Amino acid sequence: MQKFDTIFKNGEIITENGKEKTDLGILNGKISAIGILNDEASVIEDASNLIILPGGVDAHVHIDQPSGPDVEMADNFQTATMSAAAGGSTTILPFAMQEKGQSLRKCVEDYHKKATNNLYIDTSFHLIISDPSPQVLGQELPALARDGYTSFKVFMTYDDLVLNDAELLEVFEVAKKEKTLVMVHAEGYDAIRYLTKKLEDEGKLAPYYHGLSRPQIVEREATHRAISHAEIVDIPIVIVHVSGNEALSQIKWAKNKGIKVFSETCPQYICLTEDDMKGLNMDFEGAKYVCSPPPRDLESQKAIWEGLIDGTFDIFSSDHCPFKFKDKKGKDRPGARTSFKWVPNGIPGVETRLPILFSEGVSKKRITIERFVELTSTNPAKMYGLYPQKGSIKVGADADLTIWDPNKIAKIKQSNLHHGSDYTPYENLEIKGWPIETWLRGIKIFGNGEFIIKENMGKYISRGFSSL
Ligand code: DUC
Ligand code: ZN
Ligand code: ZN
Repeated sequence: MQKFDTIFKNGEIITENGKEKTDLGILNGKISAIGILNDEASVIEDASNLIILPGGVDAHVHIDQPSGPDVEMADNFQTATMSAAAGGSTTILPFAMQEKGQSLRKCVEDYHKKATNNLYIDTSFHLIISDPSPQVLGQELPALARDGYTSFKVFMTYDDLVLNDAELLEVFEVAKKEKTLVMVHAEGYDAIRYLTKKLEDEGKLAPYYHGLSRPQIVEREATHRAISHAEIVDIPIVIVHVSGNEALSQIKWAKNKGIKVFSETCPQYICLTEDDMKGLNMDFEGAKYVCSPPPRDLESQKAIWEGLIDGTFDIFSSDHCPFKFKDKKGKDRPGARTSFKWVPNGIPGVETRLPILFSEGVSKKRITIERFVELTSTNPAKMYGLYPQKGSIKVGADADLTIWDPNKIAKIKQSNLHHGSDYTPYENLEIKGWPIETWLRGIKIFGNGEFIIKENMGKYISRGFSSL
């Protein structure tokens, strides 16, 4: 009997032990050997001059979430997972978002209906808790945690999602009991409302003012408050989408004190600035860059790089939250021009996350390739209970692989992307180093710009507990 279905010959393989130029064998969808292989296989791939990395794990993705009465997200599960695959990711973690008054179980069922038979890559849900009722906290959340929904997000802002401090503490208490991990969107609700009203009263309505309505101090204050509440309850939390030096200073402060806090940052905080929201002369083009927290300044970009380099950040996710620009349910829809506050907060990025960090980080020699793998695959898999099935090239793991050409130079172009948005905020950004093939459980699903597998072979993955 044949020992391998596929062998990659002579690739530069990044494992947890470092770099090695060698061969990799796959059998039945699993990595079955790493080392010189002279065996036969149905497929032998020459990987000379290429790098083999574990498939990307994108731990922060929004798909098909209700986003207000006249707004629609641009991706369904099919387009989002195709886009992720084309960008070198093999697992994503989108949210099942509870609406106020909704049963959490029902919410999870609804998202499964949306996802079933529509997944190009493996997928698992975080929950969003917007209504921590006694039923949710006492029964549904504990039961779902035991069923493999081992992480959930809470918001400190947004009318439809915000939890007050008492509710945050209650949710943290359940997380402690169930050993689940809470992701916190840290921006202060009341301060944002205060600043928004002030700006509107002054007639400052253009998309640029979105940034001024939620400045760094708003994020810094909420980050400190979330960390302090977590310290009181004695649980680790994840501060997601950290945008700049102010919030980062709180994370460093906590880590120095020995408080267990994890942190995530995203491509927009190393590639965009608040000036992008000015568009051309403060026009509505700026709406293309509106996300929350907003992009900051060059000093913040520098601080974010330091956090990526020195190990302060644990993971690098896309926070893919796609809207169309020119669409009656998108950013530039009737009504949105009356105030920045009606511009949906979010930008697409699931397909560009890995190329951007590879190019800006590895190719420009800011971070090592091992750190790249840690931030984009191994740590997200460990953090959210997917490891060692996902996140690493090791014998026994799923053969989820991304094959990189480190010398390929190309520009990001909307016309080449697979997401449902009609624009990318990174148009024309030059990238050195591209993920040219994506393999899911031993099958090449995407290669050289084309989908090889046209049916949806992604599976829903039930998760264990965090091991980070
Ligand atoms: N928070 C996110 O995590 N994504 C998009 C918008 C937001 O506020
Ligand atoms: Zn958020
Ligand atoms: Zn998000």
